[in-house]
Amino acid sequence: MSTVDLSAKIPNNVGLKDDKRLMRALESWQPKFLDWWRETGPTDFNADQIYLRTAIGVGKGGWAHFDYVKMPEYRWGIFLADPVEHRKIHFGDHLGEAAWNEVPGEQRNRLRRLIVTQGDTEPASVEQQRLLGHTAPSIYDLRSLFQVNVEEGRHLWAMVYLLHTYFGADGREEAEALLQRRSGNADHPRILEAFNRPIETWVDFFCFTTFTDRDGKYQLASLAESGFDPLARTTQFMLTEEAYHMQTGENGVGRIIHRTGTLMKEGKDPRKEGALPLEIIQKYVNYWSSGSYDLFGGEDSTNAAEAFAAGLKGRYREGDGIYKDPKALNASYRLAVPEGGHMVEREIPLRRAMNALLLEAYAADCRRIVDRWNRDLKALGVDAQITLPSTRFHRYQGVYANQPFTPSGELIAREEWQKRKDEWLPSDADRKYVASLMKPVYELGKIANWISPPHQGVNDKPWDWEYVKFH
Ligand code: BYC
Ligand code: FE
Ligand code: FE
Repeated sequence: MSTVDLSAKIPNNVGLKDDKRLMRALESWQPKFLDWWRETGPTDFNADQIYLRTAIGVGKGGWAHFDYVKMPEYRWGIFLADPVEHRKIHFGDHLGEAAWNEVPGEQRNRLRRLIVTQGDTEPASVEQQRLLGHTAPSIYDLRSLFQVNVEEGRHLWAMVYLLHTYFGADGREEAEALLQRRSGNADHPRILEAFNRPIETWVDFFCFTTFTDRDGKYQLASLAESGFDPLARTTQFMLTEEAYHMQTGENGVGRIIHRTGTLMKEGKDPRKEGALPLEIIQKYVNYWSSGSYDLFGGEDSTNAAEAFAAGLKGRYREGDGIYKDPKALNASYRLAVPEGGHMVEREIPLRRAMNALLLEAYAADCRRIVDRWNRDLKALGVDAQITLPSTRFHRYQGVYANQPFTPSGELIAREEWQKRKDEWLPSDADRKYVASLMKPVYELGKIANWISPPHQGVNDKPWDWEYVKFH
């Protein structure tokens, strides 16, 4: 078991106090992180007391502590899951070799790039969400937003720890750059596209946490298989926090759907009641799920093949022994691709299809979430459903990029796509309507009219508890 040092300037279980150089480097990054938080983190709520969960260790059960804290005083710490003794690389070309505790020289650039890409998404999401505090539908939701934000901040710390510890001067430079890029900035954008899209409303936020944080789960899970042990242990612990982010999304969209379904059941028009028609919810689901499909990269990818071969990035749950061939050699993957206006089947080596496999696992997970929402609609007696769009729909990366597919995955003429896209994706009018509903509700026990209250609160408290004490 690792020793947790909670009294240090940077709480950690990595023995920082025994590595003075590293400690000094991280302690000099810390004020820059705080400047970044003040400049681009949540606006205006930094003096309020928020009831937040803070990671304090990695043991099962007791890993988190709840209390009121002002966000800039949050104790962002560095925690790695405990090491597994004699851990072996369990996939790719290095199958069976001892896992690495240092960066293998020939993998240095690739590994740094994966870590930087992962790290870049964390602050990006905080930047995207910075204005949402002004329009929260309830105090409960306001707290959830800030919980997600501070933990994404901790995820940035997790990647910066790796950069500082294992990548020398270039790692320190990358850690600085992580604080300099800005979501949506024309000159210094964030690396991946979904992290440059504005999150304007709470409908966007709940869809983002459902679909985009869930990409986080799958990417982190594949990195948790890594032969580079510090990366595996860091990402494994990040997954613990990730569950709450996805739950915030799934429950948030679910509560919007529940409210709409309840009104429909009463024979009311959701729009006339200041709620969200199912068609609009569907369009937001289409927009954020397809944007998140792009985060898996191309379906046919030599980068992915090389990361797998090198033992850096495994398949989902690779370590559970569910794949017959841990080297993924001598097997192929069938991919339907558009060519000259119709679909043709191609066969690619399995290793090149690693992104496609991860996307498949992700899409199956998303389908389970959508099914749950639909079960609720059915229980309410509403004869309508939400559907998850095909992984071909509205893509900008990979073999379906910039091709006119319907949400059900049918290739159509470009003119038809242009004509029909407002049926499938939020139009300006839809966005305006949704934005018009976003009014803050900060009275205890009250909630906005377009969303149902949650079934339960946080840490065994009721949902209408005082999760935020305004200064
Ligand atoms: N946007 O070989 P390809 C999270 C680039 S979310 C822009 O097809 P590859 C979180 C790619 O870099 C999880 N560019 O794909 C959620 C490459 O560039 P070069 C984040 C893109 O490389 C919510 C080229 O296109 N973690 O944690 O196998 C809140 C061809 O790429 C995009 C990770 O992503 C895109 N969407 O895979 C907070 C894990 N997609 O080489 C946090 C680390 C691809 O031609 N990253 N490109 O210059 C990776 O594993 C991989 O980099 C990717 C891409 C999966 C992103
Ligand atoms: Fe994260
Ligand atoms: Fe997250």
